[in-house]
Amino acid sequence: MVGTLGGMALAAAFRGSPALAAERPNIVYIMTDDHAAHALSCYGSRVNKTPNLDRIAAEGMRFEHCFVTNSLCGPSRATLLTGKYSHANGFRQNGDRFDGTQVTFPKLLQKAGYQTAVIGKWHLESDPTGFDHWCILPGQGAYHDPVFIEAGGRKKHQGYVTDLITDFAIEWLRRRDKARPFCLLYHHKAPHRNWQPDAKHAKLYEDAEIPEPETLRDDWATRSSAARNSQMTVAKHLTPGDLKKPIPPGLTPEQELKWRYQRYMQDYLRCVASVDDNVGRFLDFLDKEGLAETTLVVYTSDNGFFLGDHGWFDKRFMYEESLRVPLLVRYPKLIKAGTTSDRLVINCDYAPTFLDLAGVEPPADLHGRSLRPLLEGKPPADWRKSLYYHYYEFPGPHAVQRHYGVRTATHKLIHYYHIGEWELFDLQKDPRELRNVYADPAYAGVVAAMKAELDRLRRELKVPEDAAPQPRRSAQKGK
Ligand SMILES: [Ca+2]
Repeated sequence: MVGTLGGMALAAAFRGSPALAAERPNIVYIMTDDHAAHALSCYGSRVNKTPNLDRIAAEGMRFEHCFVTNSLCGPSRATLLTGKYSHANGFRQNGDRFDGTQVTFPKLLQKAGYQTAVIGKWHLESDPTGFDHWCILPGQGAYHDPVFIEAGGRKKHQGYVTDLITDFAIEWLRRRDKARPFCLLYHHKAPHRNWQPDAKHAKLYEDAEIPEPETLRDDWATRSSAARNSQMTVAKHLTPGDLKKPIPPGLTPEQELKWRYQRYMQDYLRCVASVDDNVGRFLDFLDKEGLAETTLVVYTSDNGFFLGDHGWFDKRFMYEESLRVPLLVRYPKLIKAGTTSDRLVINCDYAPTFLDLAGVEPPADLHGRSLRPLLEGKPPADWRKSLYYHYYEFPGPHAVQRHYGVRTATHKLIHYYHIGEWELFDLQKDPRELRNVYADPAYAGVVAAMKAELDRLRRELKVPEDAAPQPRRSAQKGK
């Protein structure tokens, strides 16, 4: 009882005292949609430059090995909010409806005296809960003159979506209560398909030849039938709406592949360039407001993306380009500028990190772990050595079979459990994941060890058996 009263008094003190509030960080979580790590120059991109995003890395920490636990828009967002895997938060695939009555980190921060907002892409079907203010795109939203939904209703706005989301984020910060800390989820739609650039970047890369990835002509030999039967190739599955220009007549198949790749990447990277400009504008605003020192700034994406890698666009697979996301974190009070971490980090870790830094005890049932010791440059000896992944959306767009798997620092085991196929990759010898060595007798010991680790993780996370694919619930139109 005394503890409870003490806690209440403390919460009241936090709410009322600017001095105490100043000790807790403001939180800005910037998430883009489908921005692959290999399309940021601070991650060694061969295809573009992102000077403003690189600034976050230069002034903070860059994570080399940050992964999502289900590489898809909606599920990744549900995991961000809950700190839990899809099977535990109930949002397994796009078209599911997020149960907004469950515990989320914004709700806990709100209770602890934070002012909270989410602005931009939401994609969870139900209305946001736990936010003092929300202004979201319906579903995927539009690139040009988009409609936004707020608690008060829907309104169409003139302009380009990446500019508008940034304008709204800055506006909300201008109106904030300066006596209390804030948590802002600033979520871009870009660079999601179908990659519509703004006028400012419309001619970027027009005369450039964007370097092709080594695996653009992958034939998926040795990989599972799941890889061969998926439908996300640059060569065949980009639609006229994606390409936006007629295919020049008379091209050989090889010439057409080259043309399609350039066309895809030009528009993708133009959308990324606008994100980079706008994040720069946002960082400048934090500087001008004197918030740079007291605000934790996170930049990441909801999933990775194939940029022609393995011949594909899109995500979903547990392969590196889709599994891995950029993670840049700046908070000068805690993080030494220009540092990196090579530890295995997952998107379940965000919620416990934000709660930890805000001085709020994280619920015991979260699947992630606070990144604070990594940010401080003191990784604990018992930091995770493996991570679990689970993708559910089959049948569904791009026809990627359901699969789960485990990744360690050196190997990856994937089980396509409804078709009974396995893949094992030796990430040290084969970082591009071109040789499935599951059936190679030399790897029998690794297979056994990885299967044991996979079983251990599934038990620990209480992952239920996924009996049979259910027909995909159609996404609500217009919301
Ligand atoms: Ca996405």
